[in-house]
Amino acid sequence: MFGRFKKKLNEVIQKVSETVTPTDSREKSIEHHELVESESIISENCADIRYLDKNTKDKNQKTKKTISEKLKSAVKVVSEKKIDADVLDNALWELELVLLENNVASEMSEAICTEIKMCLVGKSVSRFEVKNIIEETFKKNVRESLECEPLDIYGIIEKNKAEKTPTLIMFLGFNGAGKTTNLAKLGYLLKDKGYSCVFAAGDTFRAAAIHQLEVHSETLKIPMIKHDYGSDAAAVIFDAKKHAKAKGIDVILADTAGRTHMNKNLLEELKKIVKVNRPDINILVVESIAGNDIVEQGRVFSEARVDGIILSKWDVDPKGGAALSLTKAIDKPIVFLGTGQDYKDLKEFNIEEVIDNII
Ligand SMILES: Nc1nc2c(ncn2[C@@H]2O[C@H](COP(=O)(O)OP(=O)(O)OP(=O)(O)O)[C@@H](O)[C@H]2O)c(=O)[nH]1
Ligand SMILES: [Mg+2]
Repeated sequence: MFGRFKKKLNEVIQKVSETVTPTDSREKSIEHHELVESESIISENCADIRYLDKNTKDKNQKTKKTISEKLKSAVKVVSEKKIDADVLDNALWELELVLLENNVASEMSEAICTEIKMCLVGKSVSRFEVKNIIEETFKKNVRESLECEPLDIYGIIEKNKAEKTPTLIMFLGFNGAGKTTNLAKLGYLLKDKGYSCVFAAGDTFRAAAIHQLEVHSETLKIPMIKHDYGSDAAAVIFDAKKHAKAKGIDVILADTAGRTHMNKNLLEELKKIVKVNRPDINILVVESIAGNDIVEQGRVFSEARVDGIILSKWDVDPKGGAALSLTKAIDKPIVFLGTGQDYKDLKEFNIEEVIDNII
């Protein structure tokens, strides 16, 4: 994940830093921070030579002075150069392109570049500092776009358990996004944590969908409530709720049929399912490889209510930028990443880990 994005981003940041702080031959091989470090090393070493004869000592002091002065003048040349607005503008255009190519939303790319400009134009900073400012601005924007009110799934389950009520978690999403697979993964995870679960085969739209969930039910030894193909999805989930309540089961994981932007009827049906069954948690599953379309999907499904997001197929998306915009667009947190097709491939989402993976 982020493999290609990370590589391109680091290359372009390096390029921008070099372009806006051009160097002459004297400065080329040495950066501001390296100069400061070198100077202190020379000082320390020269001060330590106490056992030399007077001539060597004098020579040594003279060499120290010459090197120090040369270093100081080099630092001065570097720090007196001010960053030119046009040069920076052109260089940042390349950064913006890399962000856009990797599906970072245009508003976010623009915000990052504008902020970098505000920090750098007319300033005298070293190449090292330029790189640092660009990286920190990027990280800050990504962090802000991913932060929102968290969804405490375990807290909700525990609270309901204390009231002897099962928790209904319903999976929504576009066709083929990974709803059924990630529902099964969450069942595996919850069972592993000691919660009892039941599946509800709420995708009655396709006969194969009921069978697909049945296979997971048998493999994971999680019971499943199903009706016939073509029956009312809201009624299946309602039955699963009744079953869970009667049997003291902690969590109902309800599958639903995939929907498209076009299919107004299916969206209306989804709203009905939500109205009838009042799920505790609606999880929207979106595939990260869908690019910027996931923001639109997020908006469509928000009509039926979304509480949290699972980003599936994280393992096969080398870009990943679109993921950075979805939370901001619908103000709902990403709770898990789908990282493969096995039951164990569901990873809790961690903002700092994601940032560390990009830059
Ligand atoms: N690599 C990878 N594949 C995944 C992941 N999640 C799901 N898949 C695969 O994506 C395909 C579709 O997954 P499903 O779970 O059937 O998707 P769905 O949303 O239930 O599909 P519909 O019910 O047809 O709308 C399957 O081949 C899954 O194995 C993931 O995180 N990583
Ligand atoms: Mg499905």
